[in-house]
Amino acid sequence: MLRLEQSLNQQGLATDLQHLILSLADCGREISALVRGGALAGVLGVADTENVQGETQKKLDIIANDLIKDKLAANALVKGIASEEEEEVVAANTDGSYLVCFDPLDGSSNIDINSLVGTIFSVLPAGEGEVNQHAFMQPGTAQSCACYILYGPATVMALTTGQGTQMYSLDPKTNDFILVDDAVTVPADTGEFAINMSNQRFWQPAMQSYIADLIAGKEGPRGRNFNMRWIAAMVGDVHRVLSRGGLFTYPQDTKNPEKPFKLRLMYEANPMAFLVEQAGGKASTGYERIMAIQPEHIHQRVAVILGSANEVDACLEYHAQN
Ligand code: FBP
Repeated sequence: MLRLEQSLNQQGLATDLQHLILSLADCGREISALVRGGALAGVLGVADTENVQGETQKKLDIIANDLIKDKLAANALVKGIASEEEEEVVAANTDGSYLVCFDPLDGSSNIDINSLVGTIFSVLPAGEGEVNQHAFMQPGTAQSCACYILYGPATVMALTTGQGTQMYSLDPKTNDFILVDDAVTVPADTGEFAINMSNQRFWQPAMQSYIADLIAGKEGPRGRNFNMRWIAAMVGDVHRVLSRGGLFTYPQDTKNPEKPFKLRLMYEANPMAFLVEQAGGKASTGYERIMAIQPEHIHQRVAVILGSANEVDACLEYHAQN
């Protein structure tokens, strides 16, 4: 049984990066305890504020955001922070060598129904100059590390530093993250997809035809049946993809013309793309590799199609034809 610290050491990672990852794991441990406490810990329910995206913030969103901000600001390795819940990037320690982007509680609408939520981190190298939005404008290929901590029946952490994807499980007895899979592998083929079907009429033609052909099943052009799953928390849906394969997508839609994309590049799409690619899967917008996108804004949103390599390719063919 390898503990997280032993496994990081065995991977031969730079000491600084090991320490930073341990801080991220600490945040996950504390948030996990709060999530487990639920109503008893007084953390459920809605706060009377909205985040920078105009979405109602749940109490736990705010608590998790503050907890991570405080912990990372106290870590000398962290030069700057960008959060889904903060309008501006936050400067931390002048001599720090990393920038950390995070979604403190992804899938927050699941909190009150006791369903899956998680925390997502993306770590970028900090350059020389001062910490401003420009410093964060690095493509996903520049990430030093990506991870999520999923608060489910078990608390698990998926991690990549570019040497494959590893999975850890939080031992409730010792509160240690224990390595449970040292080489997560996403099967190339799948019979499972995840999409919010209620947006069907708002999708672009390429996604309309792709999903219609999946649903047509054995009698349709794909010649086999597909199954659908939707957790409504990217962190849960991506965990299923890492665990047994599948295709997850949140495509462009016209539901709200001012917001054609839902998922955020810097703290959702990029870290998940890194984890999925390192496990042998693919991650695209339909037209380009997610990790190749040159970001223009810290809260930028993108279309996401990720998962089993052959199925992502099948979906991309529909995009190439439209
Ligand atoms: P929140 O973190 O604010 O909940 O939003 C992100 C997200 O939950 C994704 O994780 C998920 O894939 C998507 O929104 C679900 O959207 P929908 O409301 O369309 O089901």
